[in-house]
Amino acid sequence: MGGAGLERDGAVGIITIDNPPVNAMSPGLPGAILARLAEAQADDAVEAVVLRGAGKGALAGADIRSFGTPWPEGEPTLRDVIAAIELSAKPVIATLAGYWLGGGLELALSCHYRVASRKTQVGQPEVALGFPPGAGGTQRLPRLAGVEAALAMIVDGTPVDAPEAAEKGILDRVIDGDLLEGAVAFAGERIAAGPPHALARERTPELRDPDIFAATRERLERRARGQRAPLACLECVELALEVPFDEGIRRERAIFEACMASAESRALRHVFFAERAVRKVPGIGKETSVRPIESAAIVGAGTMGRGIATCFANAGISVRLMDSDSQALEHAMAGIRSEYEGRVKRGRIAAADAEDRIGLIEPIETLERVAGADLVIEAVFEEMPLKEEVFRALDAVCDEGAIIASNTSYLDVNHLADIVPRRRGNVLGMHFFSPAQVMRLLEVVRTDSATLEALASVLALAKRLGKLAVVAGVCHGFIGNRMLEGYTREVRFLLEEGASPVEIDAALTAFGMAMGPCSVADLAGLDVSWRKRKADAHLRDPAKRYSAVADRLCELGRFGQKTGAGYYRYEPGSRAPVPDPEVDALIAEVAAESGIERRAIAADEIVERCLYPLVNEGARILDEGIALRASDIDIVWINGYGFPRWRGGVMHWADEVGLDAVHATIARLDESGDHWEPAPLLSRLASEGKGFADVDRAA
Ligand code: T1G
Ligand code: NAD
Repeated sequence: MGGAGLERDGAVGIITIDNPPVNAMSPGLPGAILARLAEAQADDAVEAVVLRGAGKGALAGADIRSFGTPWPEGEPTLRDVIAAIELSAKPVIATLAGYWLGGGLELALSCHYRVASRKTQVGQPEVALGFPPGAGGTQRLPRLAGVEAALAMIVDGTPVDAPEAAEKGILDRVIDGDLLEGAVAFAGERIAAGPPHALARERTPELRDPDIFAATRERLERRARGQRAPLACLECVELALEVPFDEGIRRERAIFEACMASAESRALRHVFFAERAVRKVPGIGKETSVRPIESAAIVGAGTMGRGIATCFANAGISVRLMDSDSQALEHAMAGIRSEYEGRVKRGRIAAADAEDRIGLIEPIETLERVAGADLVIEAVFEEMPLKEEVFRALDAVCDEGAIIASNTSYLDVNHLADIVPRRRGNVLGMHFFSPAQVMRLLEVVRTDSATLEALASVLALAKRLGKLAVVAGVCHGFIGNRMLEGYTREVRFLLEEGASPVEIDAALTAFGMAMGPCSVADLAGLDVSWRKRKADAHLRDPAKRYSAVADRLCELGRFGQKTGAGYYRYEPGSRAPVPDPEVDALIAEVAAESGIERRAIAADEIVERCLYPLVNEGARILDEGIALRASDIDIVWINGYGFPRWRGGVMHWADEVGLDAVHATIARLDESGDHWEPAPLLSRLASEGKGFADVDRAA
């Protein structure tokens, strides 16, 4: 709960809000602040009050952990503190450092003045938690910053830094040097100047662009797909113009409360904590030693190798890039250069910085030249014998302590570790996603033999690379790709049964997926998975249903966008999918060959058929310990596969649907179809009336 202290410096009372680590407004804290405010009011020697956060000075807003449990009866709230400040005859000066976000900024907005250190960030990030600000932010911010600036901050949730906030009128002064001294000096000036000390609520919001609401609404609706919070934010800001201040505050609160109770907000709050839980790996702590990685090497300069090299260069780490095919290497270096040049042209990076980064990537032609690298990432073709050969060669040239990682998508990394028995402890998987320099997700595949030090070193490196690392155990496809197989399998079955590519993509994008699976396949290239299916054909159970739809498209040379045709057709130079009657005919033909009677399939059925295999496989992955927690699986699917964040990820979404309902559907599908045997963990949780979150809580 934390507390608040009051000190005095001349005529200035200093209230310090103390609730580590980020001074969030846990129950009890507003009451403590109110008490200190009352003391300051009662003290005749105090003529102004400075309000600040302890520690690094942040005020991160409401305590997100306390949401979902009712606020203790009779306990004062942040809004009570805000009301008391606005009634104060003595000016209150919010003194901001670090992050002042959400309720933290709202508290500051209610004060008479705001000063901040230069590095401070202020923002209303509530939309990212599925609700608009609920303590007056949508009414006060437009009155201080103008409607356009406030709308952008509240709808997008992106914080702004202190100089920008001062420019917008949110801050009265940016202080260089000692913040508290500067704040006390500012307070002295205000005391000397005397009243009036204006409040935000007394101002009129300024609107420059009368079309801003319509334009923003259109933009939000285009990308909303059932998401409510961004539009709720807009409605609240609109109220600042339409109704008197107090009514605006009341209506903001009602909208806030409705949003807070929504599945969308539960999901987004789940993701907030999931993103923080994922960094915690049992056995790894501050005491675990981490090897510095000053130089890296990448073997294989294809699509992935070149993207991974760019990641290192962007992080300022020098990297050697090797390919056995000199043309491939040249092509990779030219590609890297042209990508940086594109970014320079678009103003994303300065030309000199781009040159510096390109300079960090050294093309090398022989494997011997990887000697001396602290980390080597193998990214050659997805073929085990080839990877074995590369690992053997690396064994001969790498430094003793070098970490060797494979970027394999599916293959057995334990087996690769066995290829280099002396180095077993230093072998891991680093599964980047394509394009590697863009995608934030990284699956760190923990082999049975990897030491904690090697794992911790790779996790620390991932952070430097700006990646969101998820630890996965070794299995075919790890977390993400292993789950993906059931998803794409059902897509093909649904096509045979009567759904068109357009219908399937529409059902899943309406659900919130970033792209439909047929469009994704066309983008990624159908040939990649075709090659894999051919290679794995001998592993397939011939008694089980198999759809040849995708294979038949490939046999026609329809590899997706790169050949101008896949599940859809593409006009030259265009990425817009055009439905293709040829594909419809081919699917009908394949279905007829298999004796499948085609029917109309509703969007709900498409969603269940495609997404329940993810839940079922996710349950197995969790049960086997391949993922440390269900929420890690959510992180993988949100960041690697376009699962909607506002649905909380696959496993959280299944919990929301109810595992008993999910299980019942899977069990029913199991009666008539292959591949649907319910995962034991799913059956158990469903029968106990529990969810995957209960497994996480128990861990
Ligand atoms: N409540 C509870 N815990 C919080 C918290 C919060 N608001 N913010 C951070 N933490 C915990 C976090 O879980 C982690 O704990 C530790 O602090 C350090 O965080 C009325 C209703 C402030 C920019 O959305 O954006 O106000 O995992 O690892 O990278 O309208 O945390 O170590 O146990 O993220 O330095 C609005 C959310 C609330 C801000 C710091 N506020 N926080 O980042 O450290 S809603 C937010 C952040 C609200 C009002 C409404 C970031 C940060 P643990 P960290 P960081
Ligand atoms: P790619 O075909 O684009 O590139 C592979 C490169 O490896 C080629 O340039 C080839 O010349 C080179 N190579 C082959 N044998 C070599 C050897 N002995 N020494 C040095 N170089 C050699 O392949 P990719 O798509 O970049 O995939 C590489 C790895 O990354 C695979 O294991 C793949 O499964 C994995 N992966 C791919 C993706 C993706 O979306 N493409 C995503 C994640 C992981």
